[in-house]
Amino acid sequence: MEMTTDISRRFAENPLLAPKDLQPSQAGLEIACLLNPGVFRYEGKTWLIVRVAERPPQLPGSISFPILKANGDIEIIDLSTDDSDLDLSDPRVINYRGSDYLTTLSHLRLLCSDDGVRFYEPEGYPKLTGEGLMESFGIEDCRVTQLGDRYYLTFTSVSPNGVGVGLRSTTDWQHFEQHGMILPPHNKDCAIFGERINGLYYALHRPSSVDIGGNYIWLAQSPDGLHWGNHQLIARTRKGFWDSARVGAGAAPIKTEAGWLEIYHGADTQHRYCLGALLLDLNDPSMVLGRTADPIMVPTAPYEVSGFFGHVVFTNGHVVDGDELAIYYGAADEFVCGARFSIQEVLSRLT
Ligand code: MAN
Repeated sequence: MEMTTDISRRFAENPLLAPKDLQPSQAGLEIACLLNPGVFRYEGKTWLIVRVAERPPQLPGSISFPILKANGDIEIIDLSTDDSDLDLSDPRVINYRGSDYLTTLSHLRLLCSDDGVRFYEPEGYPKLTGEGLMESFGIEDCRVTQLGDRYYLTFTSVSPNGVGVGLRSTTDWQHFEQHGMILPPHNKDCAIFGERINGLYYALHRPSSVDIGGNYIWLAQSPDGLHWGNHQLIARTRKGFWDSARVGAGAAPIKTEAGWLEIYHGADTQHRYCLGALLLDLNDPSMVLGRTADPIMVPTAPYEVSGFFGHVVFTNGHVVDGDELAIYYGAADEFVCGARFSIQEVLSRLT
């Protein structure tokens, strides 16, 4: 039934990028997943800032994964899979003696393209890696927003201390300013709006509440783009729907005549990730004007259904050209893909 609600037109070239297409960041590691790219335009090209998730080759009888030490070096942790204190039920996370670890360590890498389809790694641009005690398990899922000539990068900072939102900014993609953690754990899926509204900066974000509450999309305001407050809840999960377990913002919302159009992801209790849309008032984005009842994109292609973590389509970057929205998305937590939507058609699905 839901398949017919999928209004995306997937790129014929999908998957655009697979782990084998890039070189690992250092000897002893291999790339397990390429996923969830932020997207921006710079110097006439389309750029992806892609999440590269790495780990050592896995040997039978043990599980090994990298973490970052305080000096930036990588340490490999090895655990025997016979250990009854080890929980490996989720391919993405490990629980060992009450502590959580990630099975892979992610950094962010820049790729660019003239046609938006064939991407290559240009020379002379740094990799972005975790820095300091709040990023020892890596940085992930970067959203990029351009305000004036400065690009703002919001991403997930992971460490044993929790999962929060980090911010760095740049004007030239060579030098980066560190702004630290702007939203403390547990929080991720943060996207800053591409323009100020009545003098204030706005961002969507996704705190998670362990007891009362849930995994909902919130809106925050800021006088300077660095300090965020006046948090307001704008979208909850919906029981019995495709987005019943968690929802989170994609990239910065798209400005349309009808309002701010946000493509978001929703997961159900089976961890199937689909995409939907929200419409927010242009002048007061805390007012939700519409939401799609059905998903606008459902994992159905082979590269979306099976991979590192199957049944996932997840976007946090796009390019808009008139009515055409080209999203870039992570498929099955392993591949980078593209799909196009008509913005008018997405708007027509809102209820
Ligand atoms: C979830 C998944 C993982 C991710 C962690 C930390 O478990 O999205 O891919 O690494 O959260 O953000």
